[in-house]
This record gives sequence, C-alpha cells and structure tokens, in this order.
Amino acid sequence: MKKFESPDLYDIDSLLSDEEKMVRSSLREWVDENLMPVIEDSYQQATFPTHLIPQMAELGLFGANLPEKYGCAGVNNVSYGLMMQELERGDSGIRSFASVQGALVMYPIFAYGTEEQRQHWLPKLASGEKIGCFGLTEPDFGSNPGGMQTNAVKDGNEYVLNGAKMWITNGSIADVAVVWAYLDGKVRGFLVEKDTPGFKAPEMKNKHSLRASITSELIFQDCRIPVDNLLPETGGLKSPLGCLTQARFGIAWGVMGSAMACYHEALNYAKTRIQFDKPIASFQLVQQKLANMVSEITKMQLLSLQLGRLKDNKKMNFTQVSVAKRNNVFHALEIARMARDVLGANGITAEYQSMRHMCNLETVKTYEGTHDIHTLIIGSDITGIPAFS
Ligand code: TGC
Ligand code: FAD
Repeated sequence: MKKFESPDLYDIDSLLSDEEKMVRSSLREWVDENLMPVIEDSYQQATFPTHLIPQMAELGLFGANLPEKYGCAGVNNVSYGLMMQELERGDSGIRSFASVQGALVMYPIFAYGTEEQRQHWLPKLASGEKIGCFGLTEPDFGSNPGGMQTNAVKDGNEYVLNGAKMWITNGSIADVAVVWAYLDGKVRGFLVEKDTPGFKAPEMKNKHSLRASITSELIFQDCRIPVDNLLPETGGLKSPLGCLTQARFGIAWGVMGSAMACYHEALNYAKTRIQFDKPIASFQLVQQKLANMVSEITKMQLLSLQLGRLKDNKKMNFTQVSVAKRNNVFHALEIARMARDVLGANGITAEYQSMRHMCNLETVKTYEGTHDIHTLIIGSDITGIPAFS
C-alpha cells in the first residue's frame, strides 16, 4: 500500500502554521508505525489496543487543548483537530478513546470541577495513568438525555446514585466515570470511581461497528460516593451538552481522517486494478466517484479549519459545531461506501480498510447526536422554533 498522503487540492496547508503541520506529521508517523500494524487485529478481536495508551499520552493526545499546567499539551484547537484527524485515519474507535478521555472526562473536570479535582485528576488522565468514561445515555433516553432516570440523593456526607447508563465508551476499563444524574430536579455531574460498591460496568459485546473500542453499561444500585465527588459548577442539561460540543468538534475533524484513508485507498486501487484491459481509474464512472470524494474532503477541510479558527478565537457556537459534525460524518460515510464500491469484492476483506471505516462511521453518525438531531439543532437555531418534540 502506498504511504498515506492527505489530499490538498486547495493548498489548505498554506493556511496552517508550522506548529500545526508538525503536530500533524508526528501523529501521522505514529499512526503509520504503531497503529496501522495492529488495528485490523484489534478490530477483528473486538479489543482496544491498551498497550498504545502510554504512547498516545506521550504524544499529548489526551486533553491536548487543555492548559499545560495540568500536564496537558496546551496546543490550539486546530492542532487538536488535526490530531483527531490523524488518529481517525487509523480507526474511529481509537479516536473515540481520545475524544472521551479528553473532551468528555478531562474537559468537564476542567470546566466544572474544583481546583482540587483538577489537580487530582487531570495530570493522571493526561498521562494515561487513569482512564475515564462519560455516562449520559440511558437505555430509554438517547437523543433526549433530559429524560434521564438516574438520580442522586444526598445522605449525610454522601450522594446515593441509582440508575443505569448504556453505550458508554471505555466504561469497563475506566478508573473514573463522569456520570450525569438528577439531583433535586437538576442535572448534575458526579465522579464515580471504579470498584465503588454498588457500581458495575459490564461490557456490551457483539458490535458490528466500532469494534476496536470498549462499550459498556454502567449500573448504579445504591452507589454511595463522597459529597466531594460532585462537579460543583454543573447545573442543568447545559453542562453535559457543553461537553458534547467539545467532543463533536473533535469528531468533525476526526472523520476527515477516515474519509481521507478511504479516498487514498480507492484512488491507489483504481490506478492499479485492471478490467477490460485498462486500469479502472480510466473509466469515467470511477473518476466521477473519486472526484466526488476529493471534492467533499476539500469542503470538509475548509469547514473544519474555519470552525477551529473560530474556536481558537472563542467565537464558536454549538450550531456551527452541529453543521460540521453533521456534514462531515455524512460525507465521510458516503466516501467510505464509495471507496468500498471501487474496491469491488476486495473491499469487503480485511486486506483493505474502507469497510472497517464504513462500519465505524455508522456509529459516528449515531453517537454525539444523530444526523437528524443535528438537523433539528440547526433548524431550531435558524428558525427559532425547536422541533425536537
Ligand atoms: P435544550 O432546551 O435545547 O437545551 C438545554 C440547555 O442547553 C443549552 N445547549 C447547549 N449548550 C452547550 N452546548 C450544546 N451543544 C448545547 N445544546 C443546547 C441550551 O441553550 C439550553 O440552555 P439554557 O440556558 O436555555 O438552559 O435541551 P433539550 O432537552 O430540548 O435537548 C436538545 C437536544 C436534543 C439537542 C440535546 O438533548 C441533544 O443534543 N441530544 C443528543 C444527545 C447526544 O448527543 N448524546 C451524546 C452522548 S455522549 C456520546 O455519544 C459519546 S460517544 C463517544 C465519542 O465521543 O467518541
Ligand atoms: P434514539 O434516540 O432512540 O434514536 C433512534 C432514531 O430516532 C435515530 O434515527 C434518531 O435520529 C431518531 N430520532 C430521535 N428523536 C428524534 C426526533 N425528535 N426527531 C426526529 N428523529 C428523532 N453515550 C454516552 O453517554 N457516552 C458514551 O461514551 C457513548 N458512547 C457510544 C458508543 C457507541 C459505540 C454507540 C453506538 C453509542 C454511544 N453513546 C454514548 C450513545 C449515543 O450517544 C446514542 O446512541 C445517541 O445519542 C442516540 O441515542 P439512541 O441510540 O438511544 O437513539
């Protein structure tokens, strides 16, 4: 397989700083050397390659856009986005691990925690010594997390949690769970440590998608946690939704990596696969598919870069993030399907990556707000009329 190069029809590289390009190339090299050789096996075995966690931490991947004083890389949001892009070029499940650890566990501790909670958790999570998960979704409340049943009751110096979460990335391997529950009628965030009595995190098996990622249930039965484990600045659904904004930003960038991997694979295959005595790349219909792929990738690159610049200038809002998450995941999935098609029968085998990316992207289209929920978020903003219910 030809060495990966990202397409750049619009000279988008000229819009990146030297530091941003350096971050991208170090991640790209790491993915080629360390992730690509093991990812297909992890995917087939439905395991997360845990041996890569210390290396990912060394690369500064966890909470990369959070301040250095907590042991984080402190890079800007465009560099962070490029990291997610390169990681997801390897696999969406590996990017999910980094997204959850950084955007959904470290971010809420940073944004809603006490200084003591930050000092205690952030360096350990940045170094990969501790792993986190984020429990919002419940069996009966996915798109509508405001309906959650999980609740907390104060009892002396403790909160008592009852309820269940489902579809939780990293749940069974996490040292700490950021759990969202109603307390006195308001959604609040709690830190629940592994092995707390009354807390279990059984793994969910038999996924056809995101197989190189651990997905779990979280079950709380009279689970008692110290009052100090409340994230004090949380208050209302806005708090977990604020974390989702961070993670969705990373996803919008990440899926460009999957799309680029599929395009690269299809382009190279089309140039060498001979049918009717010619490379299939010489047929107009195949060129049309490749042209569609690269055009959509180019649009995604421009959209994500401007989103990153807005975030770096503290001007980004959550509707803009919904536009990018919705658009980029939709087109990445279309590109993966087209690439699989160009690869013919070979495209269904583990010798090629496009089908793995395609299956992963079905999850990415659903989690962090489904495609249609993002349609409604955008619709609500532009019309002023929420149509969620
Ligand atoms: P709604 O009344 O619209 O909003 C409540 C308050 O929150 C504010 N808000 C946000 N704030 C920050 N960021 C966002 N993205 C926000 N969206 C809304 C909103 O302004 C309001 O503020 P205020 O001051 O008026 O109180 O709430 P709603 O109950 O009608 O729900 C709206 C809806 C449907 C859009 C929302 O619930 C939603 O986004 N649903 C999708 C659920 C979802 O995305 N779940 C993801 C679970 S985590 C996950 O999937 C991890 S995957 C692993 C990985 O990332 O790799
Ligand atoms: P539902 O909400 O039941 O939606 C089903 C369908 O109905 C969708 O097509 C949806 O668009 C549509 N629909 C729903 N409401 C409306 C409406 N108002 N108008 C129009 N259409 C509507 N969650 C976490 O909290 N933490 C995690 O770490 C996490 N990781 C995940 C990992 C994986 C592998 C997966 C698959 C999911 C993960 N999730 C996680 C859960 C994910 O966020 C939810 O699956 C997602 O929010 C959708 O919820 P649902 O699956 O219950 O679908």
